[in-house]
Amino acid sequence: MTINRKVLTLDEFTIQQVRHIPNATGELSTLLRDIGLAAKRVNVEVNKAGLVDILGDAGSVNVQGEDVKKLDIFANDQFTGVLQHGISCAGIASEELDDYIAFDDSVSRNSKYVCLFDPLDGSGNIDVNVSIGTIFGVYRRVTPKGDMACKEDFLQKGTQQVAAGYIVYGSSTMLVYATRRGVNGFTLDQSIGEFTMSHPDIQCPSIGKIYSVNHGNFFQYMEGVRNYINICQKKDKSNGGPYTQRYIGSMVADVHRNLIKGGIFMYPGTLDKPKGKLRLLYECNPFAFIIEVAGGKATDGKQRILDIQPTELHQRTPMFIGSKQMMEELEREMGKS
Ligand code: AHM
Ligand code: MG
Repeated sequence: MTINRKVLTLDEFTIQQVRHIPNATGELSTLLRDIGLAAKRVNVEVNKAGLVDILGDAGSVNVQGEDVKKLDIFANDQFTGVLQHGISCAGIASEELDDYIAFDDSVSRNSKYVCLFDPLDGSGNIDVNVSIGTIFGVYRRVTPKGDMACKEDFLQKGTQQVAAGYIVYGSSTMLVYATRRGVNGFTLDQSIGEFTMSHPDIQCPSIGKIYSVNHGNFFQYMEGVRNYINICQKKDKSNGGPYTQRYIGSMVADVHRNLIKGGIFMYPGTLDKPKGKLRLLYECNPFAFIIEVAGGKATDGKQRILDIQPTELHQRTPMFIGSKQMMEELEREMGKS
């Protein structure tokens, strides 16, 4: 068998990146390797979810008052565990935990980064065999090394992310991550158990033909959003259409598809929930970072997602994200009302 040495694994790629950055310590590579390891473990469980007694509610509710599935807990434990036992992470915050965790050992107290994640997003889709995902954002801590991580390390603006990424457990399992140097995608090669470079230097097309939104909430959206949706539906060949509507209900899968093909994803505020559903710190900020590095845009309807100053770990925000030109058309419509 000939091994194609041009194809890099995730570990090889991140280590290669270190070689290009003067004074890099390799801590970020180590952290990404840890995340890749947890992702592989979660992937195994996701794939046998139909076979073992791991489906269904775990009998508790998370801090948002939603049912917690067993796989959410498993995934949360895996990501927390690898980061706690690694050497790069001083603490974590997760959708599944009420508060952040600062790791209290001498190595972690001297670690450079904190990591915020949603261990299993779209978990309502687990029972019906639809793609789900993990989302993560990595920040350089602002508190001094040697101390335990504090809340201010976690409440940083999205602009401060050093890296952000997601794993989609779909028809194949992919890990996509961004640093300021670019966005790269790795597909899990099950035969060797490694994430392998499959989508180098991802750029989001500046315009696409897909819009993704929960139409069931249409009459709950503000006027500008409703007008933009109407425009999407009326597109024809004369103005770049027709558009197609795709909404899986797993943000990771929806935004991943739109990142690759071009498109716009919206989770607006509603009359009942003006801040929408999605969480700023571990759902919106990582995707906003990724899309901007890939040439797209992400806003809350008024300002860049990445510019929002967080005040709470679990705060929600409306989210509009996607191809640059589609986002600009949305912004024009929203600016009118
Ligand atoms: P979760 O974090 O509880 O899984 O919820 C987040 C998910 C997103 O992945 C998805 O885009 C959204 O909820 C779908 O919500 P809705 O069913 O209201 O459209
Ligand atoms: Mg989620």
